[in-house]
Amino acid sequence: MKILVTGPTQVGKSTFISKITGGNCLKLERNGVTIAMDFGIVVKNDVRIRIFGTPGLERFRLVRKVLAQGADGVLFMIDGTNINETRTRRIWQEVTQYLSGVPCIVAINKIDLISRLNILEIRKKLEFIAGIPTIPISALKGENVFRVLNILILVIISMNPLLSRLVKYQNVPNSFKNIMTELDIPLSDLKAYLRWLELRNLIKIDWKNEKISLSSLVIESIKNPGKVLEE
Ligand SMILES: Nc1nc2c(ncn2[C@@H]2O[C@H](COP(=O)(O)OP(=O)(O)OP(=O)(O)O)[C@@H](O)[C@H]2O)c(=O)[nH]1
Ligand SMILES: [Mg+2]
Repeated sequence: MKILVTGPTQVGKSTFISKITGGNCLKLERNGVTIAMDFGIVVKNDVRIRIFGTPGLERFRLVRKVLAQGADGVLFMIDGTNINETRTRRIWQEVTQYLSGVPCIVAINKIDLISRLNILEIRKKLEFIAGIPTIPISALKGENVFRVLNILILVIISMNPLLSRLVKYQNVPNSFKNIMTELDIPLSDLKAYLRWLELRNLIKIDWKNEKISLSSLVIESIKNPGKVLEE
């Protein structure tokens, strides 16, 4: 699974990726400013989550476009202590352009510096984030960093139209025909969807016996979301 962490410059994207990977990440930066990307892997249950951080400076638009490709979810980060409406809006427009329809959540960072967070005020300034889950975090102190990732994972899995419908076919041999009938799609489409989920580690497939096994992360997300939210 691929997650994109994006947002304007100096909001804390690189700090977040460093924190969530325990420092075990790649950072391509100059003088504290990302000039190419951040990259790290987090393993949640049995799923590898590849996290890509973008540069935030406006001139790296093309880099952000390339990094966005194939993202399954977006963590859009803003700095709760210093909101630049114009810059935030520009990066947001890129997200809606390159990743239209991809699940997204907003992290308000640097809450360790804020005595009383006024989310309503922030929402008023950034009216385009209306309706999107918004989580206060401190990337520096690690506060809510796993929670925000877990929420995004839950949103990604629950928004997938196929996953919840596959639960009842878990480990059932020769199940493709029944799934095709239930979903009313041809075999070629079903195979393409299944391959797509397999490439993301979300399911394992025994292609010979037409048997699907969902990852424990998917099963928990569907049956016991509260557990997924635990660190
Ligand atoms: N107090 C506080 N400072 C933070 C927090 N997160 C990041 N910072 C600081 O904010 C500055 C920018 O952090 P980065 O992680 O480099 O920001 P970025 O979004 O990757 O910036 P670009 O690479 O320029 O896009 C650094 O000085 C961080 O130490 C936080 O949660 N609290
Ligand atoms: Mg950075």
